[in-house]
Amino acid sequence: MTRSEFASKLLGLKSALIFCHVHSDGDTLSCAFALYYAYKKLGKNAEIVCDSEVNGQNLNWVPFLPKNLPTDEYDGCIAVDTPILEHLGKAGEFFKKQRRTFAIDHHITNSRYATFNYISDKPACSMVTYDVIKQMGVVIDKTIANCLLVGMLTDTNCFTIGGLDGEVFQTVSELIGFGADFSDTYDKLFRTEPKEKVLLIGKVFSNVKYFHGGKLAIITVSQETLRETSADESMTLGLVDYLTKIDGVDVGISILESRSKFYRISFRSRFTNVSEIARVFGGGGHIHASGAVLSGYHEDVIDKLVFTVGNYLL
Ligand SMILES: [Mn+2]
Repeated sequence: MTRSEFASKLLGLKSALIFCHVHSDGDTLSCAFALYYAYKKLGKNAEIVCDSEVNGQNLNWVPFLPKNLPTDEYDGCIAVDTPILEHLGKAGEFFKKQRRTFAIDHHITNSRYATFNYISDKPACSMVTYDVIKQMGVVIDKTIANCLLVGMLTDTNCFTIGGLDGEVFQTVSELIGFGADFSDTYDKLFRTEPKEKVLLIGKVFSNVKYFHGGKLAIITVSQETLRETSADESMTLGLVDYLTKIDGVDVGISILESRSKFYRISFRSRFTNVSEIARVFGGGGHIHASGAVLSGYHEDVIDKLVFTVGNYLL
């Protein structure tokens, strides 16, 4: 379906319910709020739903907290930045039952679970959302532009990931033209941390474990550490990125104990292809950033990870 066909279907909706993926990040929220304000500008009712906690780091830009589950009927449902229906959590059950569903996404692996899907391979979903909102004929204002900028900054790690082309910077330039405040948004996202997170960083990094002659570094965030520091899971986002900054480290792994004997594993690397390592554990992702889930005893999980990384280290 072309962008203009998709945009005219969105424009035809009398009201819109917008869905973020669980463990929401800057990009999914960015798209949701931009669309929300676009519908408000059109004089239409809109609502945002996210079936998980949305408080924590870097959310001081969020205008209001979305509802966890839908409470009302809307003319259409739109999922943003969500490659599979399961990532909507319990809200996915509601989404699935609706007549008119839409997905806006930048993951080319998107499973096309909605009735109408607009998927475009861009560094951030907020860039796809930007194209859609423009196509809807909505005049982008400062509020919408600021929202869209958030997703671009967060999904590109502040324009530092590899493979970015000129379009990204062209889009930022246009958003600034529409009134987006770059330095204020940057400040809110990257120069403001909650005290609990600083405490968490201190605890976690005082206990980095090194393997394979210092080429592999692993941190663990246990439920106990989260309790001790009053930090929440969202504050662990980005911790893994510090590991590959350590001199000599090629692969960095963070083990987040999501619940007892159940771990969300994040892989980062300078050189080694960690998407292959993640795939060994049923996960996936990109060459230098990937993830998987593992269960069992913490020591066994470490052993498995250390052994497997040893087979792939360059
Ligand atoms: Mn995204």
